[in-house]
Amino acid sequence: MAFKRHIDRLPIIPASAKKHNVTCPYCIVGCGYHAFTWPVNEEGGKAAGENVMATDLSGQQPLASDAWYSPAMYNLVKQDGRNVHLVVKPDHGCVVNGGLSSARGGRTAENRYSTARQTQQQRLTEPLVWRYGTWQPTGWDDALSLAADVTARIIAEYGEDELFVSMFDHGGSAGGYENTWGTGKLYFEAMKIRHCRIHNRPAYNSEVHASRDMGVGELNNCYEDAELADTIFVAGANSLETQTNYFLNHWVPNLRGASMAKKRAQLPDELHAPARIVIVDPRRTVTVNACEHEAGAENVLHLQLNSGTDLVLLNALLTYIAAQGWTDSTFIEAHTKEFDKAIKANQMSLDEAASITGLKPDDIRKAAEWIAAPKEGKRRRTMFAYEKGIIWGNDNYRTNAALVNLALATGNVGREGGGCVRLGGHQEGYVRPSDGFIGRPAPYIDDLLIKGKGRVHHVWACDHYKTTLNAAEFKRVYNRRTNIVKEAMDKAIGGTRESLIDAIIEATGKGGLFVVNAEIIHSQIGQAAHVILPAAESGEMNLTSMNGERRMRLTERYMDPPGSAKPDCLIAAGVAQAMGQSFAALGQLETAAKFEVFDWQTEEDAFMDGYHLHAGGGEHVTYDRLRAMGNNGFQEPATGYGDQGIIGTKRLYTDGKFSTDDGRATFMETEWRGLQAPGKKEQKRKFRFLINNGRSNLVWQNAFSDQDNDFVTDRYPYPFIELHPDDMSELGVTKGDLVEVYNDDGATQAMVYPTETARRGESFMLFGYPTGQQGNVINNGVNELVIPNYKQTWANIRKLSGAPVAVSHLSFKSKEYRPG
Ligand SMILES: Nc1nc2c(c(=O)[nH]1)N[C@H]1C(S)=C(S)[C@@H](COP(=O)(O)OP(=O)(O)OC[C@H]3O[C@@H](n4cnc5c(=O)[nH]c(N)nc54)[C@H](O)[C@@H]3O)O[C@H]1N2
Ligand SMILES: Nc1nc2c(c(=O)[nH]1)N[C@H]1C(S)=C(S)[C@@H](COP(=O)(O)OP(=O)(O)OC[C@H]3O[C@@H](n4cnc5c(=O)[nH]c(N)nc54)[C@H](O)[C@@H]3O)O[C@H]1N2
Ligand code: SF4
Ligand SMILES: [Mo]
Repeated sequence: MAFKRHIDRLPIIPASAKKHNVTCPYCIVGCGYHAFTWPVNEEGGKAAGENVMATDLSGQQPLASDAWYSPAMYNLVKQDGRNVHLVVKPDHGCVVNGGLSSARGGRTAENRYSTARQTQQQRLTEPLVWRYGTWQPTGWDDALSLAADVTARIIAEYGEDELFVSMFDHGGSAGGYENTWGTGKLYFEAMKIRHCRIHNRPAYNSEVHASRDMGVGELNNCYEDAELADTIFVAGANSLETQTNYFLNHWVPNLRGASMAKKRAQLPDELHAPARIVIVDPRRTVTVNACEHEAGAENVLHLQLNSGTDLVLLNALLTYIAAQGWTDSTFIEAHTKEFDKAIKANQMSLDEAASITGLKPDDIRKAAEWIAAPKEGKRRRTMFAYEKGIIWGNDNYRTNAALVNLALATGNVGREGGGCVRLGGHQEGYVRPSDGFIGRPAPYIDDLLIKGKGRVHHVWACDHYKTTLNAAEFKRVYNRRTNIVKEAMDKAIGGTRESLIDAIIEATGKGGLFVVNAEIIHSQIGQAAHVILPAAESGEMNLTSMNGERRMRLTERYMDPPGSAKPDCLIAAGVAQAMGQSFAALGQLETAAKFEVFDWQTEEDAFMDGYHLHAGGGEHVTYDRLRAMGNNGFQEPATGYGDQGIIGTKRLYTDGKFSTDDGRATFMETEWRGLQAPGKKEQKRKFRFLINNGRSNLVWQNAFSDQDNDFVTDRYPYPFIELHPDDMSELGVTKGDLVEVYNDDGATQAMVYPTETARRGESFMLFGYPTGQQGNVINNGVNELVIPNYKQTWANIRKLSGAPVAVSHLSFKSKEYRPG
C-alpha cells in the first residue's frame, strides 16, 4: 500500500499564516478551499491564540472539526522564491461543499510541485525543443521564436487552414477565463483558425447543441434545486464519483429527507420525506448503491436500460405523461412552441419502449409517475440532470433534445426544485471572440489529421493519445507525421535557424506535422511534439472560473510555478508577440500588426481585456471585487454591483423568457432511429462485449497528476475493467489479470476487476489512463454535428498475462457500500 512519506507529524498552521481563496482546480462542482502558507521555519501552537483556527488544540477535536487537515492536504512549496509550508484545506463556510473535500480535491496540496518533498517532479520547468535527436531544455525566446517562425511561414505560404489547434474550453485546472481568452484572442481574433478542436471532442462545437437550439442554456438551475426537488431524474451520470460534493452536500440531504433548503422554505411537513431519484444508466453504479442506502431502496428507481437507448425511454415518458394529462399546459402555452408537433412525432408506447430498452413497462410507468404525477393536486418539482452517459451517447442531439422536451413539458425549467442541466465535467470558464466563422457542422479535426491534412498543430492542455476516439489510428498516423519533421530537424543539425525552418517547412510538404504543445508535464502526445512550452497551473497564477451553478470565484495565486513556467494566457501572448515578429520579418506588416495587441503583463490584464470587457455582465466584475466575495463568489451572469458586492443570478429563465429570438423555448421532434454513429451497429453485431467506459472516484481525468501520485498508481497501476464473474470464467481470467481488449479499430489493455453487479457481456473500463487507453477501441464514427460516441463501443477480450507484480497485492473487493 501507499505510505505517506516524510510525514510523521504535521505542523500546526500559525495564526499569522497567509490565507488564500481557492476553488478546487478539478471538477465542475468547484468546492471552496483555503490555501494557508507560512515561512518554513515557523509553526503555530496548541493555544487558541497561536493557531489560525483559533481553537484550543490540546485535546481531541470533534468529528466534523474544521481544526484539522490530512497529510494529503500538506506540502512544502516555493512562494516568491522562498520555501513555505502549504496547507490546502476545505472551506467550511463555502456553500458549495460546506467543508467537504474529496479523494481528488483533498489531494490538491500533495499534487503541487515541490522540490523539498519531491512531489510532481514530472512538471515541466523550462521550454523544450526537439534538437540533436532528443528534447533539449532552452529559453523562452528560442522556443517561442521557433514555434512562431514555423507557424507564420506556413500561414504566409499556405494559409491559416494549415494551422490546426486543439485547446481547452473549460475552467479550473488547464483553463479558466484568463486562459480561454488568451488562446481565443490568438486564434479567433489575431487569426481566424477554422481547424480547431476542443480538449474533449474532435471538433469545435457544442456538446449540447440541442438544448441550446431549443433556447435552454444547459446550466440553468442552482445547487439548492437538488435540495428542493421532489424527484431527481438523472441520466448518464455517476454523481457520487464524478460530481462528488454536489451529490454529498446537496442531493444526499434531500434523499435523507433532511434538506435544510426545504426547511428554510417552510414547506409543509409531507415534503420533508426523502426525495425520490430515478437513475438511468446501463450499469449499476456506486451512485445507485449510495442512493439506496440514503433514501431507502423504495425511493430509488434504477432504470438499467440497454446501452444507447435513452432516446426511446425519454420519448415514452413524454408520451405517457402527456396522455395522463400531467403536462404543465399553462407553462407550455405561455412560454414554449411546437409542443403538439413534437408530441405527435415522438409517440412511443410503453410496450415498444420496453422491448427496445429492455426495461419493464411498469418501471417506465413508475418513472413517469415519480416525474410528473401531481401530488395532492400540485405540480411535482423534478430536476432533470445528465452528463456523459448521454452526451457521449448514441444520437447525442436527439437524446439531449428529448430530455429537454420532458423538462419543458412538465414545466420544470426556471422553477425552484427544477432545472434541466448538465451536471458538468470540468468547471466552466469560457470567454472568447466569436467562433461563428468555423461553421456547423465544424470540421472533424482528428479525421483531417489522420488524412494527412494540416502542417502545424498547436496543442493546449489536452492529450489526445489518451482521450480521443479512434486513438490507435490517431497515434499511428500522428507518430509517423511528427517523426517526418523530427528527422528533418535532426538532419538540419548545426545549420542556421533559416535552414532549420526551411527543412521543417519542406518536411511538412511530405506529410510531416510540426507540433507545439503547451503543457504542465511531458504528456503522451507531447512525446510527439517539437516545441514544448511549460505552463503554470491553478494556484500558481490567479485564475477565475465558474461551477455547475454558474458560481464564479477567483482562485488566488499561492505559490510559484515550477522553473520558468507561465500562465497559459501569457504563453498565448508570448506566441502572439513572436508571431508578430515573424510576420514582420517576412515583410507582412499588416498581418504583424494584428499581433501587437497582446501586451498583457499579468493574468489580471488578460482578465480585464477578456472577461471584464466581453462576458455578459463582465463590467461588474474585477479581481478585487471577486477577492472580497471569497469562496462563495456570485452566480453568473452579474447584473450589478451593490453593498453586498457583485449581484448575480440564482436561476436562469425564472421569467419564462428563453434564449430564442421570440423568447419561447422550442420543443423538438426526436424520433428514434437506432444506433446512429457510423460503424456502431456493425461493431455491436460482431463483438462480444460492450466496453462501457468512464470515470472513477480516485482518478482525475487522464491521470496527468495522479500518474505521479502513489495513492492512485498503487490502487490502479492499470486501468480496471469491470467484468461479471461468469464472463471471467468464460474468458479464463481471474481477478487482476491483464487482458487485451480488441476489435477491428485497435486494441488496449486493462486489469480485470470482478464485479458481481455487472451484467453479462457488459464491461466498464476506466477511460483515458496512461497504462491503457480505452479510446484505442472506439471507432471513428461520430454522431451528427461531430459529437463523439465514446460510450457505445464493442470489442472482444482475451488474456494477456496473469496479474502483474504491481497488481498482485491489490484488493478486488466490491466497490459497493454494504453496511453491517
Ligand atoms: N472522479 C472524477 N470525477 C470527474 C472526472 C474525473 O476524471 N474523475 N472528470 C470530470 C469530467 S471532465 C466529466 S465530463 C464528468 C463526467 O461525469 P459522468 O458523466 O458522471 O461520468 P462518466 O463515468 O463518464 O459516465 C457516466 C455514466 O454514463 C453511463 N453510461 C454509459 N452508457 C450509457 C448509456 O447508453 N445511457 C446512459 N443513460 N448512461 C450511460 C456509464 O455507465 C457511467 O456510469 O466527470 C467530471 N468529474
Ligand atoms: N473513452 C472516452 N474518452 C473520453 C471520454 C470518455 O468518457 N470516454 N470523455 C471525454 C471528456 S468529457 C474529456 S473532458 C476528455 C479529457 O481529455 P483531455 O482534455 O485530453 O484530458 P485531461 O486529463 O483533461 O487533459 C489535461 C491535460 O492538460 C494538462 N494540464 C493540466 N493543467 C494545465 C494547465 O494549467 N495548463 C496547461 N497548458 N496544461 C495543463 C495535463 O497535464 C493534461 O495532459 O476526454 C474525453 N475522452
Ligand atoms: S468534488 Fe470536485 S470540486 Fe469538489 S473537491 Fe472533489 S474534485 Fe474538487
Ligand atoms: Mo469532460
